Amino acid sequence: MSENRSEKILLKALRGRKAERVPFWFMRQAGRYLPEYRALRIAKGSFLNLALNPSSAAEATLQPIRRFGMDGAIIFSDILMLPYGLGQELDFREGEGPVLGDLAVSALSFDDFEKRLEPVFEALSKVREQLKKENFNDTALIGFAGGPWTVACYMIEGKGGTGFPRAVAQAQQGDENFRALIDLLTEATTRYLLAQVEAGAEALQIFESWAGLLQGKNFEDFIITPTRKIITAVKRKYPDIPVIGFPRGAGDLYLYYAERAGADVISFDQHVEISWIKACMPRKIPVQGNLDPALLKAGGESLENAAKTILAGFSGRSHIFNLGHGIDKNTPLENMELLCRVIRDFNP
Ligand code: 1CP
Repeated sequence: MSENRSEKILLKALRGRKAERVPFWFMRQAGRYLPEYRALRIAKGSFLNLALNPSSAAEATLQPIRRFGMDGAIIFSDILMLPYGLGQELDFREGEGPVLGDLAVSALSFDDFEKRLEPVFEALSKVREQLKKENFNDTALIGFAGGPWTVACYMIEGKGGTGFPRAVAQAQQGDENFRALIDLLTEATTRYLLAQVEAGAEALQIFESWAGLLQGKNFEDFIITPTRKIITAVKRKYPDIPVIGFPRGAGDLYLYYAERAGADVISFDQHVEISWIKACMPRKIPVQGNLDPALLKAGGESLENAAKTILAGFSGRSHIFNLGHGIDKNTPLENMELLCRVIRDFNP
């Protein structure tokens, strides 16, 4: 199938058009469960060296595609590249996760933004070229960014975690500095995503991994409004680029997000029931998700049954198979093979 003659299966489903089968890709499909990734990571010394080297980042992006032939290749990078582009210090420490320098919102700057992020854009172009060269003509390239709220969590806290108490307190107080940070991240994310499309991304995902920490007016002001601004700006320039929104942990607010944030496709975490999605989500909205990564790690019959339940549950509407969150680093390769086979063999 030539790239020009026919629309890629993932893009069809993301646009709500009928696809030949259920397309699939997985969050964190490039990463430590792959022996070839671990080797590349050791060779490069650090996560940042790997992610900021265009050839290596392209290689990491392609590794899972060569093994499993996913319908989407997500660019190997990180949501924290954005603060890095704005000049905040960033390091990834072994066994500790990301560590960011002290945050001074007034010191963040766009002066070197595109230059600092150039390796990401170069990696995207390389992946597009390489997909063609290796005859993955039906695999679409996905660019991404974190949602402003989620990125702000890391910038304020200075490290990873789960509760982000300082960021939550600032949001609840409606702190001036915090509002300025969200505004700045909204602009930066817009520029970042537009540049990714210019470099070759064919679809985009916005990871709002910590959406579950906000409710009510804070959910509106710091998640819905910024996301809508970003997507509106992206669509003004690239109306045909599908945007996937992933407000992880949003619970019942998933519906509000779907109606208001402007995303074309909604990605669900594993805590949302399929029956709720079917009952509440307008049928015209394509859905992505939502297998529990723990079931993928466990494998066997429970994996097969859970995957089939999701496939059958979403049949009759546009569905992109994915997980509810990223692949666990201890996931056996044979479980990946099993899951890919079950998805490919499914006949709606
Ligand atoms: O040592 C290593 O190899 C580093 C592990 C790693 C990897 C493989 C990190 C550090 N980032 C990544 C890649 C990554 N991150 C991708 C690549 C594409 C793919 O999916 O294959 C993507 C999309 C992300 C996005 C990302 N980074 C998110 C959003 C999705 C999610 O997981 O909720 C978040 C929250 C991050 C922050 C981050 N980066 C890395 C870690 C360990 C973390 C989590 C830190 C924490 O909160 O504790």
